[in-house]
Amino acid sequence: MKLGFGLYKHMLNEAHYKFSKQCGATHLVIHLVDYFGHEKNNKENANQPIGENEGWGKAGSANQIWTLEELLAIKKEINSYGLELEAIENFDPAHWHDILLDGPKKEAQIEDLKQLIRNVGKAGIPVFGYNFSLAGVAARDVGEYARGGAVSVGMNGGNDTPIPNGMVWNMVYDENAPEGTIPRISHDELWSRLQYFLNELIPVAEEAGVKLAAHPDDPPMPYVRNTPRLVYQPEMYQKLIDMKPSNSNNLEFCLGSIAEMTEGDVYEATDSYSKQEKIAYIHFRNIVGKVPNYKEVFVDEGDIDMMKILKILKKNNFEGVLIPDHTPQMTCDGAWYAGMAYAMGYMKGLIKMINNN
Ligand SMILES: [Mn+2]
Repeated sequence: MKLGFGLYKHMLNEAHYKFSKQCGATHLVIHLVDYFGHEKNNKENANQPIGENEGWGKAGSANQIWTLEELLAIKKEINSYGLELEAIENFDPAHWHDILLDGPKKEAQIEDLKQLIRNVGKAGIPVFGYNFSLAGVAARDVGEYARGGAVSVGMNGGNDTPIPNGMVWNMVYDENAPEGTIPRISHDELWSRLQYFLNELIPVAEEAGVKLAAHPDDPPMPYVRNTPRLVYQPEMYQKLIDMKPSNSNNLEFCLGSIAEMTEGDVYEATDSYSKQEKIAYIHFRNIVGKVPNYKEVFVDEGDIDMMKILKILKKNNFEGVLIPDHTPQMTCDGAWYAGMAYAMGYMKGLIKMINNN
């Protein structure tokens, strides 16, 4: 098993590569979507919800997918700090909103995603993580939820306000969209949109040598903001896998989201999907509670026995990357850094223990 960090777009620089290496990470998962306009505004505050009509801010440029040159340059820079680039996490809503919404640009956008996956393969990046969701990560709040009043994310009941036109995946892709909200659809309709996406993209991913990896719903509720969710119980992952059998059809396995689900068991799910060799990489984070009332907490204080998870992964010869995903923010000048360094130290300790036994 390998240890890594997930870095957001505004963190793709020398300071964060050095920080990652110094913590003992060997791999990185990177985000190229500029959530909250962090890069544009040079802001560091993460995890702050900014209103139900703005979500995580504006999506990127509709006309430009990430180029091979761009990807190669990022990978080369990361490698120069002694780190490997394991995965890109998330499509930009600007590049696939009509795939999610079954809109008129669906076919043009799927061709763009195919080219993107070819670029990712050519750049030698093995995994692309995605979250097939209309509401995206929404309907949560922020509070002093973790040990000692550390600020983290939680859910207290949810949010069923419909999503305005021009917004999907919790970002705004069209500020000039007509008034109104996106129509309510069924779970079956959402699955058929996923089927289209997998049918079109998986063969290209196979050829490109890229693993597509699906994140479960965060939060895992049947509906969020009046839209159905896809993988909100552990066995729904099996449906996604069976829908398009392929070495390129994989999971971005989020322990926190799975433990928040009302059915199933996080240990059984870890065993089942790692045994099937379907886990591309893992979001190694801990929580207390289940939807619609849970809190994200420090890696060592939640409902999940992280050591038990690692033993299951070792038994099934899991060799992928673990990243902390998000962590509570610690009360100090480097809130994000302290949380991440704490999680990484704990993870390194556990890995050493299981490798010695
Ligand atoms: Mn996650």
